[in-house]
Amino acid sequence: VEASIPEPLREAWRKHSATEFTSKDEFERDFVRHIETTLARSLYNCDELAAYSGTALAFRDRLIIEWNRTQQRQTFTDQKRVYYLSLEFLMGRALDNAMLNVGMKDVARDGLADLGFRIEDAITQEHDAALGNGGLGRLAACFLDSMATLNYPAWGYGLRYRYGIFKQEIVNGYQMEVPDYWLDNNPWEFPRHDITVDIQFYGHVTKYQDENGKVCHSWESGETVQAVAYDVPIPGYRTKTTNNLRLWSSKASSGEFDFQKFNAGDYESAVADQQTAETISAVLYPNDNLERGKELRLKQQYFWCAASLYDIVRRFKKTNRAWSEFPDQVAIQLNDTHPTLAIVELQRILIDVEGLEWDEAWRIVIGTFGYTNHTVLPEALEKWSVPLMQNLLPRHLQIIYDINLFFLQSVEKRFPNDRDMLSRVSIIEESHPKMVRMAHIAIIGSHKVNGVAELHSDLIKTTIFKDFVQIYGPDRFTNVTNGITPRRWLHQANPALSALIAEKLGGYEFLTDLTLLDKLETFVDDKNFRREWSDIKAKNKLRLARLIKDLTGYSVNPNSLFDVQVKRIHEYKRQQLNIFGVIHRYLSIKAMTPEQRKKVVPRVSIFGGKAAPGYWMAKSIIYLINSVAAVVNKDDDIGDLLKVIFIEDYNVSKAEIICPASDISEHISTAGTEASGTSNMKFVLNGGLIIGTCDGANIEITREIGEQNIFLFGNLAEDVEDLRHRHFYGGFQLDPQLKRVFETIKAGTFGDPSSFNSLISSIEEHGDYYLVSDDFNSYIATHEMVDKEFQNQEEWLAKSITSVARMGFFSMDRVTNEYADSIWNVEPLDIAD
Ligand code: 8GP
Repeated sequence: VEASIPEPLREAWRKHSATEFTSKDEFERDFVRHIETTLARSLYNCDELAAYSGTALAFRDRLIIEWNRTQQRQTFTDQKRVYYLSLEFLMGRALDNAMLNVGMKDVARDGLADLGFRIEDAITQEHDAALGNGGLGRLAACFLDSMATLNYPAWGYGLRYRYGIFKQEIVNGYQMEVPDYWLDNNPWEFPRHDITVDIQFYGHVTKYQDENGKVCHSWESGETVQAVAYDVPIPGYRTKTTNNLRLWSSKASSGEFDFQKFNAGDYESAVADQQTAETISAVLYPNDNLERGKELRLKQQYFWCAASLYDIVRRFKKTNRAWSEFPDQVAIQLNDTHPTLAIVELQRILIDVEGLEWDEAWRIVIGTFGYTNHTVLPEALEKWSVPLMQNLLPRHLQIIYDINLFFLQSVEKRFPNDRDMLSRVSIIEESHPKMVRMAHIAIIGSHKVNGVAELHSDLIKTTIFKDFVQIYGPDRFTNVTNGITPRRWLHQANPALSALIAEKLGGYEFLTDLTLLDKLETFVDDKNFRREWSDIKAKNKLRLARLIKDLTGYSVNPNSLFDVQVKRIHEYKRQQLNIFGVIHRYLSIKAMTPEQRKKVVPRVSIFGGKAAPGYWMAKSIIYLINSVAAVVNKDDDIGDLLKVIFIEDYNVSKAEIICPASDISEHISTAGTEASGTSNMKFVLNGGLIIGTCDGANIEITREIGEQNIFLFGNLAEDVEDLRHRHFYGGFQLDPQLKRVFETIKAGTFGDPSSFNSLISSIEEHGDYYLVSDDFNSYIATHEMVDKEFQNQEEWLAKSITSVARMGFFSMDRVTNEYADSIWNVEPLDIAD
């Protein structure tokens, strides 16, 4: 029964309905009220953290009022909604974003000043919401921003991890992991203790016949865990739409906190059950581009998929439509294969619970789902062992077998006698133990599969998913090149540049139509404009230099060329290539005469990024960077000519300081390995040039900005297989300059060389899988070009401005509209209308 207020009483209700603050005075009123009543503080003990909370709560009120309106309106209009299922949402801070999106930052700044606070100090009190690892999680966050901004009726569904990605501390050069308890003082979530779903695990399946003799299945007597909804409001930029991100938290099912045990004095085991249940949403798995097949991870996946689907189905059922209309009302996007069980779960609900026939149910499922692939790295493709799945989700395994049976039958008909094809495309890998290939379920159960950049989408069609292209034809496969939200990554991160652009373009419309940036090109030759442009870069570099000083104690000269590589540490991303290049540079400078040194462009090589805790090689790369830094930065003979910096605990809020401050940034993955990359876009949008390989979105960035504005190097994707093959059959020749670098490391220049053995031997002796040696020469030569071109500052500025002007394509809004048109088939709904 809906709890609705009867019509005659609604007048009183409406009279007192909450309203947003609209002036500085009202902001101050709301701020003080929250400090005094919500936080139980006063003007005698309001510190900066309280000022942050008070501000956040005042803005949260606004968002919730708009959230309520949005939800009512969307429900009332009853049109198709999008559900974005992602195990990761790398949101970063929310307050600054909320202030800019609702357009009240100046009001808050003035109000806070009246009350004795600086807005910057309040903003930086906020803890990052770091419920993600890297690109995939940040993409999900950019999606939420764009979907709200473009007024799409859209929900995100994820897990409310108690611990997000670990905090990285560097101790004696090594990465240490510290838990990230981020929920203290988090005002952005609304617990919905009334919105709960009981989720089943384990148990067994019974077959029975219903009254009409139809064979049915029921999944019984497992363990149940309760999912509790926590809602996070997602404001769009300058729109009335405030969408919802629903995160599920696990707790012991209502019946499960065993009162009998408790009563009988068995407190320990009563509490243990509780803790087991809470473990499910306790922690984010800290791997990027790697899967490890742990049972708890599978539990997380099912828990989240089942809760989300229950919620989605419940919402659909309120509309009293026929099931066949489900795909007209619901689009579900799978962010990688992590939510693939949602496909199986929907099929289960439709056939076991709602009593639909298999074929009808399956048509609905396919019509509903879309799947985005984010990687071709084999070690990242998810597989679950059949025995594990049998034990945890017995009914789902049966359904997976049935999906596979019908699928293989249809393949067999089209490709008779091709047993190899059948075993290649089967959902079940015939290994020991047998494995369930999640990507295969995702492809078979979706109407669209997309990659995230052109090269990547081509690669999935010609390599890992080649057979499926033959089976389904090319139409099921498509490309949607990634993008970034210009609100956070330009306006919020680089307010000065955003303001300068707005001044030239006559307003901030470019923030919602990024293609308008192209008008900037008319100012490329304007001397004053160039000065202002370069002053802003200089200030941003100063801001980063201060952060570096705070974090590392090193002073860097802000007039140096800032060379940045920040992203997860991974062999395929090749931070090792970068640091070997730095060592090469160090050796070259050391060998120079004083005269020669005068011509050297001073450089700061800046690194940042986390290694997965169990990824030994990535951890050695961090250790090498820090070891090189320790030697180079103390070498007075070198001085400012070279500095090496490792910024610890790289995260979204640090990225907001780092991206606007680069002269050059590095996107140097082995060709064919980086699906897209998105920080490449962030750096260019902030006026930095990039050095990169022909990989991922670098290729499209080049197409957009022009090849004269980017430093490309290295082997092409089409040659990689051949090179790898040759390495293994006697054709490996270590690059002579890299050899010199290795000799220096082995001589102990950067400390005990044994720490770097495996790093070096992976190249020298074990086939150099990532082609570090093959690309070294071209990498070094390209950096020399960078130095040369940096000396011509006017040319450099022209490149910087031209590049920014041509970045319109990489707006997340373009991306979101492409998904909406070609995958979801949803229309925006403007709440203001
Ligand atoms: C990342 C890709 O590595 C990156 O190139 C891309 O820009 C980003 O996704 C967004 O599309 N992929 C992953 O983070 C990834 O595949 N992680 C999951 C396998 C765990």
